[in-house]
Amino acid sequence: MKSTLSRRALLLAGAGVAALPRVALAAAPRTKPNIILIYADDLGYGDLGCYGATALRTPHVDRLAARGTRFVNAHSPSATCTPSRYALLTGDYAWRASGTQILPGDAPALIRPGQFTLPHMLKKAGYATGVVGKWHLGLGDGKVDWNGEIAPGPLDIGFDYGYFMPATLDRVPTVLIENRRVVNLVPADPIRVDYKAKIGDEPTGAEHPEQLKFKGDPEHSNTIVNGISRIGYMTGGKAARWKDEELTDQLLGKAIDFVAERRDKPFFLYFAMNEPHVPRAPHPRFVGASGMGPRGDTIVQFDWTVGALMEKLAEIGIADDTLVVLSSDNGPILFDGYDDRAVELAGDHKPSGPYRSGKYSIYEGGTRVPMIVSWPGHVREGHVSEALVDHVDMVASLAALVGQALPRDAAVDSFDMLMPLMGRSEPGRDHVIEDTKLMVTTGSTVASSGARILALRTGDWKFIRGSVKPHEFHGNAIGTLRRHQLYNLANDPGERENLAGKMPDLTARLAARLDKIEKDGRSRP
Ligand code: NG6
Ligand code: CA
Repeated sequence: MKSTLSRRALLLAGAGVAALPRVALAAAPRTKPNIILIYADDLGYGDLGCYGATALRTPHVDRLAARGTRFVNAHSPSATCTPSRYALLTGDYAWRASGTQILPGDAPALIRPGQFTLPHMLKKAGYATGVVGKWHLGLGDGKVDWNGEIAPGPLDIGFDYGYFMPATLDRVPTVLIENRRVVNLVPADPIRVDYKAKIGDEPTGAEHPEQLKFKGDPEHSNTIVNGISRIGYMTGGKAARWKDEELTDQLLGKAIDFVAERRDKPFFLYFAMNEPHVPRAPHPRFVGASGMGPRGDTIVQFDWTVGALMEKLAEIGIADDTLVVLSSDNGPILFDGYDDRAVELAGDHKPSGPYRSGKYSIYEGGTRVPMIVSWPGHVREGHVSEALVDHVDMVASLAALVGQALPRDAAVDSFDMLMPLMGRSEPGRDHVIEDTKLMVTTGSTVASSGARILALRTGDWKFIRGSVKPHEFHGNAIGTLRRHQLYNLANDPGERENLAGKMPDLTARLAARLDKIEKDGRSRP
């Protein structure tokens, strides 16, 4: 408690304050703010108005940015979901652990009970902790019985409350779990899931394309749920299946319940939203809202939902006591398995902004994501920060905020970026590691696991370590060559001119530095 207060005192009275007239001092600040982490799914650097999008309007998120600090050098820990979330919640880069690639919907729990986690740390600091939305970090011990108690899961790694989807919108089982049980499950209609072979006699997208709202590629052509064919096969649980069009409102409702019920003591809500991940099936009130088809419409839905949650905070009187962080688990992608016309309707919109490629890629578009932090009266308002930060820093930074010490062997890549996150210090980290790892699939069967590709960003330089074999995914060259690549992001943000051949010494130095960070098993001092 004492260290929290002194940290807060530092924030409020620190040297920076005088120089930052727009930061108002809160009258009687609560010792520990509520924390809401809004994590979008596949939202790109260029997908928000406040990051330069003109074809899409995102007034609610833009307002959040105007009330806080907007980061232009923030990174998700990886270019796909599971590893980013793993790093966000543990403070360890995912590439240090095995099994940290995109998981199927029936994968075992990746973060094990007893492992140090962000919610666990906040719980120790007196927070009520909850996750609402996308999990995608595995559940159970290997063979999940969807009809019984599902554990280990969020409740076993530090969350007091969970209302979540097991994996992704496009993976079975398409049901919601509240704490340890599937919501609305009728015992007479048990759920079974298989990722290898068809079970039951429900139609699949491959057999019955005429039943689909939009066609899927072969990987997305298994069991049809709600007119959308998914990855993987399921049977049963009919009453428990979500309706894609209603899902976001349902999750918002749970998020609101969570914060409203806990308004009198500090809470941490990890609100893991689905937009604009595939399949994109927004609520009818958003259909056509963007003029960009389903992908744009789900971004409008995301923006509206963020606005509704913020409005609720104001209504229940906790807006000034709540630190909100909004970001995305990886970069954007237009075509990701369903014929939803995202490519065709994007027009001039650039989902990655000025950066190259997007989701799955080791180029900047893969992990350079929008990130906004707001806490009225505390986080600098209307500020654009160039600080280099990574979601892996959330653990150490929030630990500093709430006065928790980190065990030496935990959160090994998490840096205390509290001051930069508050908009009060610019340099941030001196490096980040970017990461991608693909699960290469044929049909619905995992054929082989893709290579792990790492890059080191430091100063103006971006070094991509050459990897074993080149990769393509959905026809997107994700940027791996056998040979090393070196880019100067100051002159060449689009990573077009590989300088590795011209600058062999620097390339070798950065390669050695990356190897060392990997070998050391930690990067936090
Ligand atoms: C991929 C899926 C893709 C998406 C992704 C996970 C195929 C061909 N593609 O394997 O559609 O579900 O996994 O996205 O199966 S993420 O945002 O959760 O990482
Ligand atoms: Ca994602």
